[in-house]
Amino acid sequence: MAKDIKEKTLVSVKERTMCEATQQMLEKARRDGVKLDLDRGIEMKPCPIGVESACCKNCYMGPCRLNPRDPYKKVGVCGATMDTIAARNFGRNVAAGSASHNDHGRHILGLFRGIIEGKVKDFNIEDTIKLERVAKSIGIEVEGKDIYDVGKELCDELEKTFSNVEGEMPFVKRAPKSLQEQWRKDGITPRGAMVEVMELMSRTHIGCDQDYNNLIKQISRTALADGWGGSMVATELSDIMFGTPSPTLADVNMGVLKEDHVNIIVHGHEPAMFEGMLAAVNDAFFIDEAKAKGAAGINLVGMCCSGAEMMSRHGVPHAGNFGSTEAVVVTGAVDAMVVDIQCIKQGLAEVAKCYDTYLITTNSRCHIEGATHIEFEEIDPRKCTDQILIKAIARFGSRKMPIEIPSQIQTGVHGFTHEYIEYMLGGTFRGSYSPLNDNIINGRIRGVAGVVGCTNPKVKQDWVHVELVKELIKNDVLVLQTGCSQISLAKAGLLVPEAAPLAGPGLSEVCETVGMPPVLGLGSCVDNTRILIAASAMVKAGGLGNTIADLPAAGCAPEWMSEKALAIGQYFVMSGVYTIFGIGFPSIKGTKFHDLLFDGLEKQGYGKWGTASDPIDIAHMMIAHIDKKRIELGIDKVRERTLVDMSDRREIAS
Ligand code: NFS
Repeated sequence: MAKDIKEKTLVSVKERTMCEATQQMLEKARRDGVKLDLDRGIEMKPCPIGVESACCKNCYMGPCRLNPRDPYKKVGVCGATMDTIAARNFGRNVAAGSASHNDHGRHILGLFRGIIEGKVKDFNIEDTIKLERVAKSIGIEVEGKDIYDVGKELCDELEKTFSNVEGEMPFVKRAPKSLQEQWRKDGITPRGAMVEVMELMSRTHIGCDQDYNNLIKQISRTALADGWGGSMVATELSDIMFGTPSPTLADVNMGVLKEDHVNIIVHGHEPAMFEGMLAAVNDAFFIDEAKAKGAAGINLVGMCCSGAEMMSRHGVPHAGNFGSTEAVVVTGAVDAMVVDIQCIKQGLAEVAKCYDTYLITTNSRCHIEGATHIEFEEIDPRKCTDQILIKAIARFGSRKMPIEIPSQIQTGVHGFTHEYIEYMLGGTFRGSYSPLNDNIINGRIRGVAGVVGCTNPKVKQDWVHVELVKELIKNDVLVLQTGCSQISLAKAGLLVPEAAPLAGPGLSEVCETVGMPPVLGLGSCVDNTRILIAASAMVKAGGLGNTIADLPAAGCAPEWMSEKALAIGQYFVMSGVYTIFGIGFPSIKGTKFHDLLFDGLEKQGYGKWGTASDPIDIAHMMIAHIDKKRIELGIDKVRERTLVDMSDRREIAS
């Protein structure tokens, strides 16, 4: 066991996380002499130069360290300025983030092609209506055609998302027309993800693109290749293959583990393996095997993003977000922790060893030293899933570790989509975004916020997410959520219609009328593309301007940590959204590159970046932006009346 925990360096578990279950497990880990990420995060003192992106490692003349306190005092050995270095570093982060989502999307497309071509037999097309709808959205004729023929055409068209070297990505067509034109005019319309990532890596090489104004163009194009490319392909095809979510009740937090069951956690990002596990755990043979070992059954639960997808589509329970993935193993109750790709901490291997849990990697692109690797193949999913079940059941039968499962469990409504928002507000026959726009125009809803992204052990887990969202809804801002942030709010009990009274009078009235929570969970991080489509639909519905930048809307990733988050942030900014990152941002205030991101892009007609760490400050930065947009749209007056006079509001409603 890891033993070097120094008592005096530890801070109270309450300072490390607001999640009581995670607090309990962190205490236990400390007692057991096991160090978790939550303690490693506080011990690590980040490099003060690196944290502000003031160093360059792109060649071996350095690494060159500039002075973050006096950024123009020095240049790198090659002469690179602070702005070039920060832009190149940011660009390489965005390239990695975009590559991750596109790699995910490309594999989802491969599975879809396998189904369409009849090579993959264990997965199906679940949502043919969505298949037709997506095909039509990019100009594929569907009338009178066999669904598999439409699917084949869709495959061929979407392949261009990754392989195009010229032209435009197919889903660019789904953006508001004026935004498409703006991208074309500025030369940032994404062609294909592979060429965009390749060109960005090339341009950030020593001695290539050394003007941050030019670099930002390729950075933006690569980010847009994520949001309107690979991530959107992943979401849309996953819905088509596994079913488009609709609101469903699901349990969240570590209390979903069951002492008397074989507990299997699936943690990662691609839903295929998880779907395969779901099919396998319902096999009577394995249920009998588990019972023969004394278990009451097999309990399959999720974590992180594929967990969020399975919760949204099938109501599979969710044990927690990124900040709890090591802590959950401390329960001793996890018989197998099964992972695929992305956001899987290497530290899990050590923690799993300490608690005699099987850590099983399943993807050729993600092995972990010390873990058991059982490769998942879509063409024969049971070969992998059955071996996992055999191991997990055997571990249950010979459990050695004491079990301590926190009792926390919160039931909430998950599984909203842009399609469901349209239906929910407009009804089956007149489904549209007009009722949402009307409620924004009449001021009941002040604006819309996307609160998304990771948890980061630099700060108290979940806290900024929860306090920020509470402040937003209190001020009548409807909140859309994805990723680990959605799990933070689910644990805090806000993803239920009963949370409506926490909202301001206008938003709570809408929530009560429709029966919806003030916080809508849309799924995983790739499902941020549902927000892009919803925003485009709001523009199309009319009354709120001509492009996404006109909407009274803002976004935030309060506890971001991954390169994927930076790619997401940049594609939201270049789609027109004011996007705030908590914790900090890798650039130096007052430098030209920083000013471009935080101000210049907005002057060019896009969104802009912001940063702050206090949740109330972040909320009011977002609200101020929303109010600014309301003034520009000329709808601020209605809102003022709404605030001061309840009878006026009733009049508007009638
Ligand atoms: Ni998003 Fe999902 Fe969570 Fe952050 Fe990681 S799990 S893809 S990157 S940590 S929200």
